[in-house]
Amino acid sequence: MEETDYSNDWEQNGYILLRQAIDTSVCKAMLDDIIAFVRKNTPGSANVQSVQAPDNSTVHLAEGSIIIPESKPNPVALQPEDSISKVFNLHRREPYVGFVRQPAVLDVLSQVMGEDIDCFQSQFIFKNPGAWGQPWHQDSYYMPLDQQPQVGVWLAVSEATLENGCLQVLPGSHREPIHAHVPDQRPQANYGYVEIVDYDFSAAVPVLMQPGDLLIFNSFLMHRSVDNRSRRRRAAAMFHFARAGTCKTSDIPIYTFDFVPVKRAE
Ligand SMILES: O=C(O)CCC(=O)C(=O)O
Repeated sequence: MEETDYSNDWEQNGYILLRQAIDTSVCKAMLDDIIAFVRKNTPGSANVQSVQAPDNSTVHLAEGSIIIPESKPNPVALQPEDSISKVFNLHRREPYVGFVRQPAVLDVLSQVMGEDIDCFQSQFIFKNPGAWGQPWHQDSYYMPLDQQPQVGVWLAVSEATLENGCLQVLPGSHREPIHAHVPDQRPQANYGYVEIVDYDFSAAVPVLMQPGDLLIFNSFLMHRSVDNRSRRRRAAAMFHFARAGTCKTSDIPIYTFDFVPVKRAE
């Protein structure tokens, strides 16, 4: 079958939206896995090691992953996962490693970044009821790497709507340099949330997604997620890919980077 050419979307807009790219059984497997993981490794329990990071924040570590609690309380929390924001470093194990190696993902990535690809970051994002959205930002702001840009892949694990915290993107903004990012001033904003305040976002578009849809985007693209004003979780899994050979430029440890080869030219 002939491959679809995504180069126009990529060059013009800085992102590619693939509908129903991933079987929803993969979304279910990820959600089941991460819920079991968080129940077993709830921050504060004996399984979780809590350490101080170089920037004085507390990092919760378990089984090679990093667990980030939600700062803003969830009014309808019943289970440990209802109070978690993100879990990082998942792409060495199933079902995540199977996801990053599947042709539906790698074929499109190869079109935009060549045949030699590493996955260097992964996160499951819960976005529970009441959670703030992540403000306007460019992912490369967080990524001191010697080759730019990287490519982000955002998998809708649940439906993503205007009410429950879908992404918004600013088409074409991937051509901008990395802008200044200032700390998110909202009360109980999550650790690490920063915001671009020197740009006009009036041309932003919401990205409404169903489970199994994929958004693939340039790490310079300005994007945000809106607040979850619904009573249901908006779940997603996000992965970042770099060209093989890409190296960190900072001496400071970045606990959320873990370079794993996923594709090499034959
Ligand atoms: O899924 C979200 O709420 C925001 C994700 C995002 O923007 C990111 O991880 O860069």
